[in-house]
Amino acid sequence: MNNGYNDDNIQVLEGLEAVRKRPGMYIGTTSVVGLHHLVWEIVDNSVDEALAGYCDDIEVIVGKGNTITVKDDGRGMPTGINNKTGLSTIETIFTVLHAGGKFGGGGYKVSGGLHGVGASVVNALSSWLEVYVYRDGEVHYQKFENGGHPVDSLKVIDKCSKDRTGTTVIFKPDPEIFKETTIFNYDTLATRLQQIAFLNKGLQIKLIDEREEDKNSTFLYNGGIIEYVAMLNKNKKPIHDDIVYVEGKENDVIIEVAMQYNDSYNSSIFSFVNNINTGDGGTHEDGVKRALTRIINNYAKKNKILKDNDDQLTGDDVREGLTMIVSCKHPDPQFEGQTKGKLGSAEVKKIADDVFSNGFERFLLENPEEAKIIIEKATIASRARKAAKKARELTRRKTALDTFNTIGKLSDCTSKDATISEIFLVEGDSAGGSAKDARMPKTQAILPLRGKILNVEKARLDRALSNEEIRTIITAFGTGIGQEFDLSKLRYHKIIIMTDADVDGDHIRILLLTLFYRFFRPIVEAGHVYAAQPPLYKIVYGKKIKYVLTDEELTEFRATLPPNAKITVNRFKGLGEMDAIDLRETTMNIENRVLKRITVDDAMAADQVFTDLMGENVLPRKTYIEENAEFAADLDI
Ligand code: 1YM
Repeated sequence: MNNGYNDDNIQVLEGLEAVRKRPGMYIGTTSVVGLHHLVWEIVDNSVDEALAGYCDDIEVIVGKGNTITVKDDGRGMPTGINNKTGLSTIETIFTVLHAGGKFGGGGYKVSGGLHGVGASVVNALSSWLEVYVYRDGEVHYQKFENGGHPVDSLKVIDKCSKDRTGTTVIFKPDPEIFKETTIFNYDTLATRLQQIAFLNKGLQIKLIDEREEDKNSTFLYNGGIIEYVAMLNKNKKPIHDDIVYVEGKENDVIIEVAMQYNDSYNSSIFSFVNNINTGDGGTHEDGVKRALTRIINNYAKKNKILKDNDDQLTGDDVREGLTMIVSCKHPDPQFEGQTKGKLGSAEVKKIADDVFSNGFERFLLENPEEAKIIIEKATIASRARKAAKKARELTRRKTALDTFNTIGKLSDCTSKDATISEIFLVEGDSAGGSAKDARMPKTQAILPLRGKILNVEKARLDRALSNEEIRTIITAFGTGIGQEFDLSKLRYHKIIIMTDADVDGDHIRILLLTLFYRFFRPIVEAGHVYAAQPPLYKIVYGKKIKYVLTDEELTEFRATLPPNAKITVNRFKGLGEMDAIDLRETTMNIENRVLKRITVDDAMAADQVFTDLMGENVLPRKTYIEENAEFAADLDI
């Protein structure tokens, strides 16, 4: 054969073709999320080089045509021939599935969790891709086209200074694959690149957007995760000045922890393994939490703050108001769980416990003032927990039906099958009345809410439980709350927030979502929470009736009509104005209604959103609402 292709080449191209046929198998989705995944794949290779200690400068450039350039100042990819494939190492990395990881042995790799499908997948899903390697005083270059076909073999195209080393990759995602969009989102890129910079102190990451003039950000944190905690607490009120920082290494596993308490009642603990967020925690987080509880209890006993007969402070007590980052670097991490968001490596628990307890114990000894503040906070939390336990008992239902009848306001459904049951949380009694007439009594329960519910961002569980609206909601759900929470007892698999499409309605919705997010998070995570989408207009056109949700839709609908068509347009001022038929047809009837599921895509982002929106400081709330005018109507936490 002399057409430039041998059996090996053909096999390689078949591999890339498989990626193009089923991109979802390799990058999860071809939506905007998958599009950004391509950037992370290439950036991860540069970050691995930084973790290995050879790179401290990474640049990401979004080109005018939505191309991506990633540059690093590492060693440069190896330029020799790979004896397994007979191709250059570089061509192998970009055309053989999973090649990258297999070659570079040892060291800490970002890859291993969700990432790590490799540079070849990016190549397969790109219209074209170019790689420049600066190494040994030479510039090596190769280009690929149409989903990974090499235009030529790797060539030296120039000389460079011997000191200049690094890798540059430029690519353009293939619009045939990314049919939804090939437009990169600056904020998505900035958020993750900033996170990587926080997690790797001293690593500079620059983001440049050439689509807009002067749009760029540079992330460089010599304080690493200490600066991360400072940022997370920026809109909160810290109760001590110094951020606790602990670092240590055992058997090649590095543990780093930074933490600071604030005056809120929530804990925001975020953990990472090799720069990947472990949203479901795992052994690194467990080890640190266990040590935190033990060390605080020991210190309190030793200093006679806790008497011998007093109950121990619980994990929840010592974590109240805590903002903490746990970062673990591991040469071969094992991930668990459906989304691989949990570290399973068993040996890490003891290592994390050892490293953190040594460092934290020392901190408490050296900083008695801060120790006092921290222990006082936990003691008050403990007292409040006991008060909450009493209050909670009031919300505990004896038998399902029994207590139901005692919740006067609830119009329950007759079915006891939670999987088909729904509860509508409705703003106000008049809308509650319409909803009651409009519902399917077998599967739809109605709970009218009077007045505003308490903002739990500023209240502890015991105070929340003294709020009647909140108590009613907890009793109706059936799950209990706090330590007794049990998702399997949830009475309704659809919890539907139905509020007016105005400012008050938005506010009530956000208050409810804050309550769910802070106190019933598993309900949100399991996808049980929805927002109803009541229409804004009713249009009568001849004998036809049409409902539309937004002003834009109204304009669009008008455009489809003949110029002199006679129509009447009725704008609903609120749910209370709709009669039962309107409400049933548009918002409640399973056949026609549009529900918006509230998802927690990114717990870290959601946490920050609620702090900003609902916390004490007014400025961030104002800024947030101004910057995200659409937010209230379209909340994806
Ligand atoms: C813009 C993307 O890929 N940088 C990069 C990649 C590698 C190296 C350095 C590297 C790694 C090793 C040795 C090693 C990779 N090398 C490989 C493989 N930037 C970017 N920078 N020398 C250089 O891991 O031992 C895969 S990635 F497999 F060839 F070693």
